[in-house]
Amino acid sequence: MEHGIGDIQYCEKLFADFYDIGSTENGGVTRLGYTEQEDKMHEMMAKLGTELDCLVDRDQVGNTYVMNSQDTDYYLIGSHLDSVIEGGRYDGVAGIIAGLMVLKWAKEDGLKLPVRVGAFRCEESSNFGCCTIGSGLITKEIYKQDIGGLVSKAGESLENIFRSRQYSLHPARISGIRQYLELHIEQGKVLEESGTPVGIVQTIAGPRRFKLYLRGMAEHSGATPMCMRNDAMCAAAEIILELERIGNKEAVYQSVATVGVVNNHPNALNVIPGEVELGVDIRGIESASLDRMERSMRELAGRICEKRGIEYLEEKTSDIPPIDMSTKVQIGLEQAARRLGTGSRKMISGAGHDAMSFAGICDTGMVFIPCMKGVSHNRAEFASIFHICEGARVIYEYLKGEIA
Ligand code: HGY
Ligand code: MN
Ligand code: MN
Repeated sequence: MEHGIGDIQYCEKLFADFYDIGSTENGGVTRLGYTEQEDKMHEMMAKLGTELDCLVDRDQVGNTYVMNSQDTDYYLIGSHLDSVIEGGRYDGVAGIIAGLMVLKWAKEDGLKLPVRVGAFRCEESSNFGCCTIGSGLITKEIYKQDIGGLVSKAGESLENIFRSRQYSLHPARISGIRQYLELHIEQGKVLEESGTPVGIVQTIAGPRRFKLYLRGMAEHSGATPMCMRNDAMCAAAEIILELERIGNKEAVYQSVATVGVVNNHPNALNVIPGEVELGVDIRGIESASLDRMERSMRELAGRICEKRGIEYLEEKTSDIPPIDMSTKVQIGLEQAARRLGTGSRKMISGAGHDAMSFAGICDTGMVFIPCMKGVSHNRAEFASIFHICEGARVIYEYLKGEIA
C-alpha cells in the first residue's frame, strides 16, 4: 500500500506535536491520567482538530472529541493519551493519530462519513489502580459506578479531582455510536515476527485485578530473633513466586499473572516490614482459567499468611471479562485490508484497551500494528509512522465500505 508523502509527513507532524509532552529524564514519558501532562495531551489534540477544521468537544469526565460533523449518529474512532510511568510515546497516541488521519482523508475525498475521534481519559491503571476510567464512566461500565474513592499516586481522590474540574462521576451515557474502532500498537511480538503489517483483534483478554493487604508486625530488625517475627514482606515474597507458578501453569490457556505493585510500610531499613500491599494483575481469554487463578491465589495467600501469622485481606478492584470483538467488524476489516493488498491476521489482545468499554454497547473492532520487539510500557517502545498510516488506511477503507 503506497501512502502519499503528504500522509507520512502529516502523520509525522501529529506524532511530533505530542512528542515532548510529559517527557522524563530517562527518555520516556509520564502522562498519568487526570494530571497536567494528560491535560496537555488533550489540549494538543484539540489544537490538531481545529487545524483540521473540525469541531472539538469535551464530555463530563474530560474525554476529548474531534468531529467532522454534528451528526448524532457517527463512527467513533478512539484510544487514549495517558501513559504509564516512564512509558512509551505510541501506546494510545498511535490510535488518536490514526483517527485524525481518517478525518484528513475523508475531508480530502469530500466523503460524507460522520466520524468522531475520541481520546478517553485515564485508560492506564497506573495512576489509580483502575483502568479505562474515562471510557468506562461514559459507557456505564459496571466496575466504574462507584469509583470516587480511588486515590491517585499523588494521594488525591478521584472525587476531589473531578470536583475541582467540575467533572461528573455519573455522566450522561454516550450515545449515537454506529461502531467503535480502535488502532493500537500490538504490545507483543506476533506481527513483527510474522512480518504482518496489520492484526485484527478477535478477543481482548479480561483484566482481573486485586489488592492484597498483608499485616504482620513491624519490629526492630536487630533485636527481634528470626523465630519470633511476623514479617509481611517474606509472606509477600512467597505469594509473588507462587502467583508466578500459577501463571506458568495457566499459560497454556494464554493466561498471565503479574504482581506489579509492592508497597511496604514503614519501608525502613531497620524495621521488619509490618504491612505490605500487593497489586495483582491476572489476565486471560478464558474465564475458567481466570477463575482457577483467582481461586488458587486466594488459597495460597491464605495458607502462607496463616503459616506466618500474617493477617490477610483482599480487595478485588477490577473484573472485566474476556471481551470478543464484533465478528462483523472483524470480517469487514479483513476484507478492507485485502482490498488494499495489506497483509493481516486475526489475533488476541493480552493488553486491555478502551475498546473493552464499548464492546457492550456497539459493534466494536480493533486494528493492531507492529511495535519494535513487542516492547511497550517502556521508553524503548517504537512503532513506524508507515505502519500507523497503513493501519489507519485499513480503518478508512473499512468505513468507506460501510457507507458505500
Ligand atoms: O494495562 C493494560 O492492559 C493497558 O496497557 N491499559
Ligand atoms: Mn498501555
Ligand atoms: Mn494502550
